[in-house]
This record gives sequence, structure tokens and C-alpha cells, in this order.
Amino acid sequence: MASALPLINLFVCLSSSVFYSAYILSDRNCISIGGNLASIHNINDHNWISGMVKKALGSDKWAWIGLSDAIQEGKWLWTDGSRFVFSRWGSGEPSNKGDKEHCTHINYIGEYWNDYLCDAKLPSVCVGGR
Ligand SMILES: [Ca+2]
Ligand SMILES: [Ca+2]
Repeated sequence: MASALPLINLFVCLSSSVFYSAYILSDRNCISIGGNLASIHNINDHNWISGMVKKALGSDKWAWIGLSDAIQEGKWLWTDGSRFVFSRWGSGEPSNKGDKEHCTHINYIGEYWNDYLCDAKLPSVCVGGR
């Protein structure tokens, strides 16, 4: 009998030029394929996801991750329900500029996160199966 192997079912999906989308639509897209917008919990996650976006789309390309404070200003929640324990905000971010920035993208000034207008159409990173 075959030994039981751990089932590893991680997938990462990067929407590309065919799917630049507002944050909420990006989130729905991820859910529709069985994942969530990516959550990032340590520097290794950050480097991995950031590196993947840069490799696929070019350096400094912004992309949505699943972090928003749309429900309550200043209270950052991951769309996959995981705890918010790590961040990599750029200098002066999150700025909540004009009281209108509630969604988070990566690769701000290359390496950082920025809160931004949720209606902006950006590529996005979905992660599923973890
Ligand atoms: Ca905000
Ligand atoms: Ca900002």
C-alpha cells in the first residue's frame, strides 16, 4: 500500500495584462478560482511574492495583495481571514491619502507596500490551497 503523502496543493495565480482590475473584482476573481488575494506574513512570503510579480510583469510593477482597511480605517484585515502580523509599508505609508486609500499593493518603490485607491486597476496575486 502506498504511504500517505502530505497533500500539497498550493497554487499561485498572477493576473496579467489581460486582467488589470479593481481590488474588489480581483478578490472575487481569486475566490472564483478557489483562492484568495495573497496574504503575506513574513519577509520570506514578501520576497517570494514580490519576486514572482517582478519576474512575470517587470520590476516595480504594482499588484494587489489581500489587505484592506475599507471596513474600519486603520484596521487592516487580510481577505483570507488570517491574522495581520507583518507589514512592509513604504516610508509614510499607509497614508490614507484624501481619506480614500483602503487597499494595498506591493512593489511600491520596488520593495514596499502602499495603501491605494481600491478602484485602481492593477494586476493581482491569488494564492490558494495553504
Ligand atoms: Ca484607509
Ligand atoms: Ca498611500
